[in-house]
Amino acid sequence: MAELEGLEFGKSDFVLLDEVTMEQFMENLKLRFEKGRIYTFIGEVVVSVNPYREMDIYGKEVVEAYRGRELYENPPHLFSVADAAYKTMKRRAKDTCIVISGESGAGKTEASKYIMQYIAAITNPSQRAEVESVKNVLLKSNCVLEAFGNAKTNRNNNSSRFGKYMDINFNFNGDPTGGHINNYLLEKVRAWRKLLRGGSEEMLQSLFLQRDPSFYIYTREGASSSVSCSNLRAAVLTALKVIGFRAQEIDSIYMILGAILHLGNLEFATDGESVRVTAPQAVENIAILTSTTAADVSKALLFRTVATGGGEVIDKGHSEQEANYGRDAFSKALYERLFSWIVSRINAVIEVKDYNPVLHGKNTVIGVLDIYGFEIFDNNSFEQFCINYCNEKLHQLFIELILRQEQEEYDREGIPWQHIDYCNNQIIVDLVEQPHRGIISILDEACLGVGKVTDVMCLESMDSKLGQHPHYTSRKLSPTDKSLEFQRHFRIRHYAGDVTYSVEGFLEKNKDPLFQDFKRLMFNSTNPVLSEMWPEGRLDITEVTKRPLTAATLFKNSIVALVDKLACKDPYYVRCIKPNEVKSPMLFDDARCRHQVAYLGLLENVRVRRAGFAYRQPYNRFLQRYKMTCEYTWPNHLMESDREAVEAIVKQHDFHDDVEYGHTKLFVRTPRSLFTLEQERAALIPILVLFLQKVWRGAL
Ligand code: AD9
Ligand code: MG
Repeated sequence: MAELEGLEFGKSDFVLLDEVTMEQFMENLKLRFEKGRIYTFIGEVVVSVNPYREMDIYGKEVVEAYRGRELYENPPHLFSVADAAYKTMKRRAKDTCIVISGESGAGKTEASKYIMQYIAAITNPSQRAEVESVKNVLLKSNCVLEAFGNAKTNRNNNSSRFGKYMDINFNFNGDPTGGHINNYLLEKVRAWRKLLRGGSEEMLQSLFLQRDPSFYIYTREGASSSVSCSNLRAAVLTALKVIGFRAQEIDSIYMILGAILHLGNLEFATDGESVRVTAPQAVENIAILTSTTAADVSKALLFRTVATGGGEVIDKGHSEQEANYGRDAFSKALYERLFSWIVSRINAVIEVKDYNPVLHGKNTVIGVLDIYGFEIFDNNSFEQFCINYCNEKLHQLFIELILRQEQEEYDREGIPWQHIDYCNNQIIVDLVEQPHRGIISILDEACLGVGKVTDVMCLESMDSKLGQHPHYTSRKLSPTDKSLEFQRHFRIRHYAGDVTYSVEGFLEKNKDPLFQDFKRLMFNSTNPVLSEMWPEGRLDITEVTKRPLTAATLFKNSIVALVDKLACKDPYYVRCIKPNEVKSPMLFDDARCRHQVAYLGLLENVRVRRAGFAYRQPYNRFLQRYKMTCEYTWPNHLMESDREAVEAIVKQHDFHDDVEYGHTKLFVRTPRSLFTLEQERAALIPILVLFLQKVWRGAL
C-alpha cells in the first residue's frame, strides 16, 4: 500500500474538519499547501492548489501506486480522480466525465494533461499498435490546440483562450479507440508570435514576413516572450504531422497566419469621397497567401455588396471607419475559422471508425472538461458575461449531479435517503437564458432591431424588463449614483458573488458581424483548404436573407449541449485554486484563496457531503485498513462475512450509532468517528513495523 500521509500535513479530506467553517477550511488548505500537499479531497472531489513549481509526484511509480486503487487508499491526487473515473467506466460500463474548473492560472490545463497522461499510462498494457497510435494522436492534439489557442496574458503565461471538452472513447477492454473535441468561445488570440520567432528564413520569406514581431500590430503586444519558440514550432509541426495533417494543409495554416499578420498592418486613407488602402503591397501579399486576387481583396476591404429593395445589387463604398472595422472582423474570423477547422481535422482523425457494438461490446466514454472559471475583473464585458453564465450552468449541474449521485448510491446500497437543502441557482440561469425575458433574448432583440439601437438603449430595455428580478440590479435602483460610468452598467448577483458588467460593446460583440463579401472572397479562393473553411460564401447576395445566430445564442446553444452531454455521465470533479497573483510557489494569499473557495462553492460541497454520510467504503477495504485496531479482526477474522468483521470494529470503537450498513459498503455519518480510528491506526503503524522487522530478522 502506498505511503499514507500523517496528520502533520493537515486533513486529507475536508469532510474530516471538526467544523465546516471558512476558517477551518482555509487553515487546512494553507497548511497542506505549505507542506507541499497540493491536493485535498472533499469526498470524491479533488481540490488542487497550483504549486507553481515542478512537483515530483507524477512519475511512473506514482502511477503504479494509484492504478486500480480505491480513493481512500492513497493520498489525494489527480490520479485518484482519473482512476476512479476510469474504474467506474470499465467496471460498470458507464460513461464518466471529469470536470476541471477554476480561474485563469489555477492549473486546469496542467491538470487535464496529467489526467490524460495517467489514462494513457494505465491503458493498453499489451501495447497494441493501433491503440498506441490513437493514444499518441490524443496526446499530440493537446500540443497543437495549445499552440493555436493559448496566449500569454497577465494572469497566465500560457493561458487557454478557449474552453475544451474532450471525449475519449474506450472499447470493452478499457483501451482508448478514439475521441472527439469540442471547443468553446475562442477568444481570438495573438498566438502568432511563435510563428515569427521560430520560423526559418525561407519560410518567413515565402510568407513575405519580417522576423521582428514588433513590426506587426497583432504581435506587438508581449513580443518579448521568453518561450523557446523554435522548439515549440518544431514540436507543433511534428504534432501536426503525427495527427495526419497533409503538407498542403500545414502550408495553408501558415499562409493563413501570415495573411492575418499582413491584414493587421493595413491602413486606410480617405481621398475626397473614396477610401483607399495606403500600402497596396500588403494587399498583394494577402492575395497571394489566400490564393485570391489583389483586386478581389481590395474590393472586399473597401466595398460591400448590398441588395437594394428593387432586387438590384450594388457595391457600396465603406467609410474609413467601416473599412477598419471590416478588416479587424475579417482577421478575427479568419483565425477563428482556422482554429475550428484544425479541431475538425483532428476530430476526423480520432473519430471512432468501424465500431460494431455487437462485435466489440459497449463503447464507453470518459469526457474531460477544461473550461474557464468564474471571472470577476475591474471591467467586465460581454466575454465575462458569457463565461460567468457558463459557470452558472456548470454549478447547477455540479449540485444536481453530486446530489443525484449520492441519492443513487444510497438506493443501490439500500440506505434511507434524507433530503438535503442546497442553493439552487436556477433563478440566475433563467435570468440569463429564459426565452423572451432573459438577458440573451433582450440582447438578441436589440441586435435585430431596425435603425441604430445603442448599447444604452438595450440596457434600458433590460432595466425595464428585469428591474424587479432579485438577481438583477438596474441602474435605476441607484438613483443617487448619477455618474456616467454607472449609467452604462448592470449588475448580476451570481452564485459566486456580484458582478458589474459594462454594457459597452455588448451589441457589437453579440452581432459579431462579418461582411458577406469576405466570406465570398474566401470561398472563391483557389486554395481548397480555405474554400472548405468558408462554405457559406457560396451563397449569392440575394440569397443571404437569414440572419446568422448571435454570438450569445450560439454560445448558449453550445453550453446547453455541453451540459446535456455531461448530465448523462458519472461526474468527477477537480476544483483548482490559484494561491497568489504573482506565480509564486511560496505565497498563499489568504484573501484571494478565500474568495475562490467561496465562489467554487467548496464549503457547500463539504456540507452536502457531510449532511449525508461523510465517508463510505466497501467492507473488505475498510477491513484491510482498520483490522489492526481490533482484537477480533487482527490479523484475520473468523467471522462469516467481512461485514460482520466490520461491525466488530465499529462496536469496539463505540460508533455503532453513527453508521449504516449498506449491501457492500459501510457508511459513516460524522467524520469524527473515523478520525479516532485513523489516529489509532497511525499510532499502531510504527509498532507494527517494528514487529514485522523483528519477524523478518528472525528475532521473534
Ligand atoms: V487558463 O484559464 O487556461 O488562463 P489554467 O489552465 O487554469 O489557466 P494552467 O494549467 O495553464 O492554468 O497553469 C498555469 C501555470 O501554473 C502552468 O503554466 C504551470 O507553470 C503552473 N502549474 C499549474 N499546475 C501545475 C502543477 N500541477 N505542477 C507544476 C503547475 N506547475
Ligand atoms: Mg488553461
